Amino acid sequence: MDKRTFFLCRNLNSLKSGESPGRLQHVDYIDEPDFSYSCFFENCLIPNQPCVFSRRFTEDWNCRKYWVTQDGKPNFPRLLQDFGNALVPVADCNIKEYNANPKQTVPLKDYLSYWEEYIQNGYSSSRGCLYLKDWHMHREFPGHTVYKIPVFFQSDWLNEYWDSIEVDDYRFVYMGPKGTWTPFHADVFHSYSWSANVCGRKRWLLFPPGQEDCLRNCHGDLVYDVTSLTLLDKMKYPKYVSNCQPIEIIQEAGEVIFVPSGWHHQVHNLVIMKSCTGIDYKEFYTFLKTISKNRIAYFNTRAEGAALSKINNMSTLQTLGPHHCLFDLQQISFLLEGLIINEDFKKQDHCSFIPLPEDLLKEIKEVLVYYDI
Ligand SMILES: O=C(O)CCC(=O)C(=O)O
Ligand SMILES: [Fe+2]
Repeated sequence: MDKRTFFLCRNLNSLKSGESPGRLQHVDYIDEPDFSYSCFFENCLIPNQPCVFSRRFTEDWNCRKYWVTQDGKPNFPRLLQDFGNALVPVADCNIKEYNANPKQTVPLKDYLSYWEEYIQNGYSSSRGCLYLKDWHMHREFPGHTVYKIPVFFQSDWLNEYWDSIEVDDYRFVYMGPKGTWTPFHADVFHSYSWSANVCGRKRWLLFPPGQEDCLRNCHGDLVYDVTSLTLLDKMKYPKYVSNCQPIEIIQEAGEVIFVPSGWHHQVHNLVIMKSCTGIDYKEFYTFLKTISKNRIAYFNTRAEGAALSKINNMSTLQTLGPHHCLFDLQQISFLLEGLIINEDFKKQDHCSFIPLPEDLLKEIKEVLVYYDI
């Protein structure tokens, strides 16, 4: 990796800051509970920049208490008990109809049994990949106070208007298994929106206003799936350029994302880490430690002029070169920063982590500072 690529890409796909070539993008992660509305207004709402609020902001929400089990899975019995007979809209993510998915209405209890079967069947079903979406739970069950609107989102002209004429609202609940997703779109009237993730993980792909024009086909229609290789077909997507890349945000359970006005987005539901990768927090930490220690050793041996080949993996690192190793170390430092403040990670017994995550982060940062990163 050369220096130019390094500086262009070092912040790509990271939650701390995102930089897509030719345009600087920054995603703030807000962890301090005393973060004020004025700060949000000045730094996110008016500049029209996305941000993510940590799970501290949703700590006291009833949905987190009642809808999620101790081991971080959806609490099916509770949902069944409270809403089993409710009729809910369900979309089939496997079928494309214009630029959306066909919907049906089913009782929630049927949807939950489909979901359980879908998991048992190795994440597949002859009924398709069904996603419960756009359910007006709040409107239909006003007695269930499952969340509190954060102060940042209390100014909400659309819902204020719809509430006054008692016709509609834009408050929705989404739920579905791994693999369910929402195709590329911007929100209604290009309004800004917010979305809290109660359980599991979500992957958001966001494009700043205007960038969606690269993602239109020769008829001017938006691409359905921004991850599709069809974009590379110059005949179909003449305006697509390879540096038209999204800002990617992985939203963990309890976190709230702010999607600013006119930002197009696509959303994928992932799965809780352990079942997704077969890796738990301790193993994930050990994995990051191994990768970072190899790169630190690479720099140390280079500095000492010692024979690189003596160290495991060194020829690969030599091929990738110092900028790639710095890139890797910087990405690991972002990951470690996120891991250290993650509430589930904090619950782990850190005494068994050698070195302590904070010390590993410090060591990595020393290398980055030494190379002026
Ligand atoms: O969570 C999803 O699948 C889509 C959410 C979305 O597009 C939104 O909240 O604006
Ligand atoms: Fe949306």
